[in-house]
Amino acid sequence: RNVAIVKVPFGQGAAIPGAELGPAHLIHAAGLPEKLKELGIAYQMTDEISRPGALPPIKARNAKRLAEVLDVCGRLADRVSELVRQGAFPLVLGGDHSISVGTVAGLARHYERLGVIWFDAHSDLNTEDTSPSGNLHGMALGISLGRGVPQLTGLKGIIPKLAPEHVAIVGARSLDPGEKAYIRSLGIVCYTMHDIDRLGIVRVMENVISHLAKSTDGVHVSFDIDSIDPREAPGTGTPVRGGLSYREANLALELLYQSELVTSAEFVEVNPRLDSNDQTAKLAVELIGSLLGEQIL
Ligand code: DIR
Ligand code: MN
Ligand code: MN
Ligand code: MN
Repeated sequence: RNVAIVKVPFGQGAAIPGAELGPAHLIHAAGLPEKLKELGIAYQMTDEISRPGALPPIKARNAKRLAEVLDVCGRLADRVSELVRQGAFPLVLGGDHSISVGTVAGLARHYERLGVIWFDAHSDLNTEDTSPSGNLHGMALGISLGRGVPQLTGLKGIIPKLAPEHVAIVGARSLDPGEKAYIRSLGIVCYTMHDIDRLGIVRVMENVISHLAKSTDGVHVSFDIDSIDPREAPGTGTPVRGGLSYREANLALELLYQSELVTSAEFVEVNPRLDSNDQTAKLAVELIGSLLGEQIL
């Protein structure tokens, strides 16, 4: 399986700048290409999907930087779709989590019953009306489920991209009231940190895998690095304590590798400006290794 790396240096879907530096730091400071070589994984590096840095002041309050997010997500969707058509495994490097709208739009062209495993401290299920911040990275999963800003839910014409029964959230511990109500009303599978503490990450992942294996035709892993505890992953814009441990996260991804279900992945919200010694970028590269088959023995 040929891994195709898609660099998306875009951080305007989040409030705090810096996530746009993620791809360069994963590749150059944290050694992603060396990790893939070490694992014997064939890969291609594709052109980055970027935007000019200079920006007009933010006008909107409810969906900030909508035009910029739309532009990046439109181009990312086309890229991801083309890579799937070529038979590659898209590995998208963010960037903030708003870019997942583009990744998922590209995947939805190929997978009618796309599964998504959403590792995150948050659920990213806000709308313009429920969002406390107006930041689009906090609405990304809701948009792919067809709820929210019409220009984004309608991206590339397939609405919705995902069915709620094909989504599993893992690691949640900071949910806004509108998000809780939405999860409950749709019965979205959401393994919170409480569930992980009680059941253990192995049972949680076994449940997620058996839930998605039956009903999906492809599985995308959307990994927000803030799912990990801030002691391990301090370089991220919205850290929340009480997160996944280093081993829980790696083990979850090792189990996903063994499941042979995963057809694409993205790693988002690494913010090198908030990091020290690229600790968080290095962690992300280790996690990518676990997902792609790195084993201890
Ligand atoms: C919050 C924070 N729920 C919001 N969300 C974040 O602004 O919607 N998502 N940080 O990654
Ligand atoms: Mn997120
Ligand atoms: Mn998050
Ligand atoms: Mn985010």
